[in-house]
Amino acid sequence: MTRLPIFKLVLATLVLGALQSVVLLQVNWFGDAAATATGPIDTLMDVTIVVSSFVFALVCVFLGYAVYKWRVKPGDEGDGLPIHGNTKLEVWWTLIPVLIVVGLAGYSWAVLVDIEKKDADRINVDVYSQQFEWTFGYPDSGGKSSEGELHVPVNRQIDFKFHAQDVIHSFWVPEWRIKKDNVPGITTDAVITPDREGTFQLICTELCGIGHTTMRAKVVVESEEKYNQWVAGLKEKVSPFLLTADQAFEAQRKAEEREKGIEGSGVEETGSGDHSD
Ligand SMILES: [Cu+2]
Repeated sequence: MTRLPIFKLVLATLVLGALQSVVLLQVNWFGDAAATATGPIDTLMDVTIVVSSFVFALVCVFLGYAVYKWRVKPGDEGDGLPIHGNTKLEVWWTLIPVLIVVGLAGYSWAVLVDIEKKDADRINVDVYSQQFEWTFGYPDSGGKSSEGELHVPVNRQIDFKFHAQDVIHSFWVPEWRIKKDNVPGITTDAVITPDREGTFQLICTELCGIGHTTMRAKVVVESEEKYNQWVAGLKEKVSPFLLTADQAFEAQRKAEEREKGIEGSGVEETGSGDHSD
């Protein structure tokens, strides 16, 4: 059996892996950043790119070497060698990928736990998605609502609750990185702390029908003062048609309490039914 030129192959792998990492890390994959979670998320992406680059280089180098070294020579009509596997090699090529995958999964988990920590003074915002528009509810400000335009204060954690009305939609503001599916029948959530003022675009990122590509909304991140003024100026309340069963029940309960003059005596005051943790 031919001995492999291990040193040269490993060196080629390291050089190719390093080159590929350098090239790929130059690309600004996600664009501008405007939320606190973007740092840990982008670093996670960079680490994944580097690890993947070396794995890809390893496969390319060894595959390329094998294809070249043991290619069919002109006139060679014979069968290849009768090879019956190699237990030691198989153990290694199973063990190493398992370690890499478990390592990256553990790292991702740690990042997720970190970016999903909830602040005590967070602001609640309800997001109602339907073909093909977005409506937003501000339960902390008397259940006001806005259509097609979301406002949030800068440097405050927003606790988004997503309510899909018809099919699955997905909430994505690229500058905030975090993406969350809106699923009919259940309430999903995400906490996001925008850390830069400006106007951004909310994009539906789950193919939801013929008008999917137009399902966007304007997102305005502004000072808390401006935000409070804007919400106070809203006229509309969240339409009862948009409320989930839990929210509708909660609204009904509150209305009845108000009628009987026993407001606030029931379940804890949470703004709307879905906001109790
Ligand atoms: Cu969509």
